[in-house]
Amino acid sequence: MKKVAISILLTAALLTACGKSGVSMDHSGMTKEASSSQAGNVQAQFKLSSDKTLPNQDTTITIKIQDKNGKAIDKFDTVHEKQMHFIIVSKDLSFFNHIHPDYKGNGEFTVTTQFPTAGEFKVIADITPTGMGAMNKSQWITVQGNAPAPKAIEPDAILTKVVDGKEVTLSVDHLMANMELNLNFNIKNAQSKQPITDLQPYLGAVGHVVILTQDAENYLHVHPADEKASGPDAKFMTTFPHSGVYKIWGQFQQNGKVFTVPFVVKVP
Ligand SMILES: [Cu+2]
Repeated sequence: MKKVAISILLTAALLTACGKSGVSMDHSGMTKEASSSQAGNVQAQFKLSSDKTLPNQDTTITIKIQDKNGKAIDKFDTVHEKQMHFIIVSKDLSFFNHIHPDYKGNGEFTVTTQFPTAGEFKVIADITPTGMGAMNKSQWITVQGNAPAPKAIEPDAILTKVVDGKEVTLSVDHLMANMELNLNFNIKNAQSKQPITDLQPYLGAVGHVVILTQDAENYLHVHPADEKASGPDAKFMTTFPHSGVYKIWGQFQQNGKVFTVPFVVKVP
């Protein structure tokens, strides 16, 4: 499986074998298929509750999943406890949200959310239509008004961040393109520096990691290496499809609260 997967990656195709790292190239019309995924046979329509989406107002997003001929696809595997994972990022990747639309049946999901500012946002639906493999579908959305100036996406000089009283250090075994690699998040109490060992399962695993290329065009699916871990280390596997700058969000749960830790890395 792994050899097949790597050769698929080298041809820049879609790789979504479940349980392994997956990389989706989601340029519309440009998506190539791997044998494990039929992403090219699936389309998604994103509809917003208003044609003038405004910041800080409830917006309902409806996502319709269909085959190439417009027929509803209605069966989805539950992956990490959900039938759809839905990621929203601002164009500069400074805003990140990970939510779970409700499945209404007949290929239709809905979710109500808010966008924090005006500007462009990318929404990404991560799904596994039954028998068709994991895939993601995305769309840019414009929120009306004066957009704030974009923030630069700079690679982090030091891969240690403090979030919600937790000190999280990311290490990567070899930061290289086109190779399966391990990401390790080490989590300590930021004050006492004691390792945190009571992480709770989040979406059925020790944590959830999302990675996007700097331009938000490529969404990498990432899998936990040891789902049952509870800290201080949380290990994941992925493959960066090419050199460049990537943003990584690790999400973990302790004491019933989810915390999200962002990192920016440059893959040579
Ligand atoms: Cu999710």
